[in-house]
Amino acid sequence: MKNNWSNISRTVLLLCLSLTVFIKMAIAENGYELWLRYKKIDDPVLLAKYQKEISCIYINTTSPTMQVVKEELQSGLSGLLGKRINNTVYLKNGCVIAATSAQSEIASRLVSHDELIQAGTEGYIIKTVSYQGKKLVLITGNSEHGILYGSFHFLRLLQTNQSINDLDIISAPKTKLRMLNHWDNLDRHVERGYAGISLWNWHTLPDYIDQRYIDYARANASIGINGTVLTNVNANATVLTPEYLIKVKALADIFRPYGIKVFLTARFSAPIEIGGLKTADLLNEDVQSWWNNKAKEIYSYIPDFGGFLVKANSEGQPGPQDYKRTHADGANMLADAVAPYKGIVIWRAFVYTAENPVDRHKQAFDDFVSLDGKFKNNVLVQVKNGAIDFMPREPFHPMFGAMPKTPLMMEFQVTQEYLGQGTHLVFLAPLFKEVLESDTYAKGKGSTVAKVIDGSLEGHDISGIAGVSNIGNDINWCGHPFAQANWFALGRLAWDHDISSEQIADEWLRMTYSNDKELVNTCKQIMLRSREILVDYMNPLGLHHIMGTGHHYGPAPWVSYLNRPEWNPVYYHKADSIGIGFDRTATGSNALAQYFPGARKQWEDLNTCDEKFLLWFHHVPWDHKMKSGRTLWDELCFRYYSGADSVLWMKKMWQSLKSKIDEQRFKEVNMLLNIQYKDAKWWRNACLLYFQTFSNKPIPDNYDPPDQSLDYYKSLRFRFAPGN
Ligand code: BDP
Repeated sequence: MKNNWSNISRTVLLLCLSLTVFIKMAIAENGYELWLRYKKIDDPVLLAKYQKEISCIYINTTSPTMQVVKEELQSGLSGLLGKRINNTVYLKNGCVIAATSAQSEIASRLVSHDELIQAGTEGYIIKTVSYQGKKLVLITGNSEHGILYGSFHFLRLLQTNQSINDLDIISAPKTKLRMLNHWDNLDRHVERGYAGISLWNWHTLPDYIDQRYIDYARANASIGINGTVLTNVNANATVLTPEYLIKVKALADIFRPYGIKVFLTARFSAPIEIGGLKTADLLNEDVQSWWNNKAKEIYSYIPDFGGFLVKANSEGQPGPQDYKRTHADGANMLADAVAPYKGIVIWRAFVYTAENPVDRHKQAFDDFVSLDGKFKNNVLVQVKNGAIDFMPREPFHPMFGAMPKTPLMMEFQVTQEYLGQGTHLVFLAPLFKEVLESDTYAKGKGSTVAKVIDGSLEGHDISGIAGVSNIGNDINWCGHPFAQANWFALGRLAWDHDISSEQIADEWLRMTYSNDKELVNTCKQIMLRSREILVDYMNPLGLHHIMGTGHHYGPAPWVSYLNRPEWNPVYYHKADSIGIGFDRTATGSNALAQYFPGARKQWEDLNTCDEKFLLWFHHVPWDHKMKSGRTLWDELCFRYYSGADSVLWMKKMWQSLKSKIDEQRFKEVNMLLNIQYKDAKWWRNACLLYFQTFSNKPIPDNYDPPDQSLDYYKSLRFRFAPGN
């Protein structure tokens, strides 16, 4: 009998165990659904309330975009409310009605002319309305794409557990072009990609349409992104051949209902490489007509093709300067080719040359500012957020505000080339916001970079924000589960740069994980502090460009052997026995002179310079007294150590959430935080040991000394690091 009982209890125990495993597996999430998970609302009171408020969808237009709106609302609301929400032909109480004012009498009656003006071409209105005694939610606007954005906003309200009782929302994007730049090669290698290979499977296109293309479009539309550059700025002309244009057309056809236009990178020497011409000089008539014909051909495949993005005369890429023409000449030639079709040219300002001995910080400004007013009106100049290259922290690029006649577009980097790549948890909204909120003083106080970018400072019609994508074919799209938040942040800020980082983190967490208070608050703290923490363990006090050569992973401040001076970290930190930092004041390169006086003032005096940028602008003696009372050397030690320690704090915070997160994502982030902590200590130890050879000062006793020698850190090699 006893044996029988123990057999039974063992069986029950086994059953229970397998059930637990099954449940855990069932709820394990791989991140594929991004922030569009549409899981049933788990607060029963709120769920009941929503279920009472929403009963159906009422959409009776069948255009491709409205079809997409219908499907998204149907699946989103059905998932969130835990019951099937159908489209109805009879208007009922609790219906969500989505239509433009031209498509629906109800919409045209219930929104004012004023509201429609505020919504503009891409914006939307979400309103609780009464019509024939029925309470309805109306999502409307001037365009179907506006309604698509409005529908995603409405779903977001439920996903983040907001009240939908008395809605009165009008929203319009602040910038017109909200884009992703993919640095994807045709062989599917992604330059600076840390999330697998390219999403674009050129080999199977145009016949095979991966579900991913559709989900990519949905995710972008949900955050208002309306343009995508499919190919790398280090361009391959082959994408402009008919063989590839059919494939590009297939993608453009998929993206169109979602309001996303396709752009390609144009290689300046394409007329030679695929056109059989002897030159790519724009003054040669055959060259201009080759581009004109090429544009005509592209538009025959893709009538709403967005235009070209061009990297020219930079890092070995061909360009107009090869023929002694200017960047404006080059941009205008392409602009003429796409102008008949309302296309645009986005010309990058990321240029510097090895032959130019001038501080790299100054070179783009020197090349471009004198060209202000010379670009055709369908050209935007795309400027990186800072003058060097997507560093963990840079002062804003001095070109912002300095070219009033030219629409300048912002280029952020979402992929974390210099910020821990695929393994560090770093939320980039605070970095993006810091730049956008910086004051250029171009037209006096309050001339923020955001106002330059959105066109409001000078009244430009076109404007834009682009982010270098962090998307690949990894199951969770971005590699690190938290890297998705940076894609999300780019879209949200491109739509409205006034949204706070906190709000973006809050929304993303609720949509991606859950509305659990403790989870949201804990993760929000981690996210909001993460960028500052990374700056501390990598590049404190304005240090920059001291990473490993080529792959850019990990520290290598000692590198000094590269052919081009400005590729060597020693060029940037200039450490010597006296001190450390790049003197960019009047006694040094005077890059500071490129800023307007109001901006310059905050940095030009060593004693009052914002310490975030101290070593960016000054060569500072090791004994310099910092605001904390410590010497510069001690402050450097303090920053590096507290940065690394803070990663430990991030780890602990994350671990406290174990019971609140599905196993798969919990484990993934946990393992990645372990790597991040290891890397943070590596950065700290390698940098301090190296700089110590100049400062000749001890690392204060209260810190654990580095556990390896400088030679050890110097000997590390990463030959197959990704993204290189
Ligand atoms: C640098 C990247 C390089 C890019 C270049 C660019 O290391 O891969 O080609 O920027 O933006 O940050 O053109």
